[in-house]
Amino acid sequence: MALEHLPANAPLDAMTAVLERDGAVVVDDLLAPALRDTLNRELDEVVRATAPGVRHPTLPAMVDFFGRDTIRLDGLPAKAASFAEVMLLPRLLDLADHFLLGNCLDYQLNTAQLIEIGPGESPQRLHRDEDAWAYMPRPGPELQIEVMFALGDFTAENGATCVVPGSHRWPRERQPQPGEILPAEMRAGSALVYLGSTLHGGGANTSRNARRRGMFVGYVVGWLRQEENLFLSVPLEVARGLPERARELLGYKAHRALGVVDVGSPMAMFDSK
Ligand SMILES: O=C(O)CCC(=O)C(=O)O
Ligand SMILES: [Fe+2]
Repeated sequence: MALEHLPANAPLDAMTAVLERDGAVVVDDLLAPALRDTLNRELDEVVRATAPGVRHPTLPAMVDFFGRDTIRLDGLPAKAASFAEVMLLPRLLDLADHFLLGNCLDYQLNTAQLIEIGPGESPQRLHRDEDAWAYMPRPGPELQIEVMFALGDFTAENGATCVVPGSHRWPRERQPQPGEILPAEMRAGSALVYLGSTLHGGGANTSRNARRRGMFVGYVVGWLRQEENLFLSVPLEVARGLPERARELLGYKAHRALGVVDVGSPMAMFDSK
């Protein structure tokens, strides 16, 4: 089994077919070089100012899970002006429509993170992202779709995400054999797209001095709690300046009776000055 690559202009059906079969696909050159460069420029300063490691772990296990030599920043809509363009990339929204709209009225942004794995980092435990909602009986409806963008080249040596193709259909107790775990090697601008049920984890960075810069963007059904508290990490005044669809995806769109303000749509908050 190999990790399949498709070009960014491949038909949507081709991408959904590989995702349904393998639980993962690499989309080559999904980010235009100019957008990739702008993101890197916008993020360089904040990355330089951030120490590796998790600052306020919610559980002791998160210290290793998030990595001791890994710089992780969330709330990217407030940290990089060009991030709104990423979260609204038509192909990402088409994929989220395909996998999630059968299970919700609308979905929301779940994660908007930069993950820069530094030299010496050990491999992240293989996991399924949907286990964030551990009380949910599984298997069940698709809850999320995830995208790991390479903002620089991803290599097996610098910590490319490791993926287990096909594992989205495995019984939970099945453990992968070493040959079933594949590094998502890809050039800067490409993206690994995977389902919440697919086993994966950040790779070890065995290089001497290469930093693996990834950007982790995910969407989740609108009736689950988002992993990131985007209401706090993206101040209301920043959200006000974003496109309407971006504000909806941040969580300002109610899902029926969920997430209301004044027992109505939080989007109304943007009408008042
Ligand atoms: O950094 C990576 O390649 C993967 C990170 C990841 O899977 C996670 O934090 O859930
Ligand atoms: Fe993950």
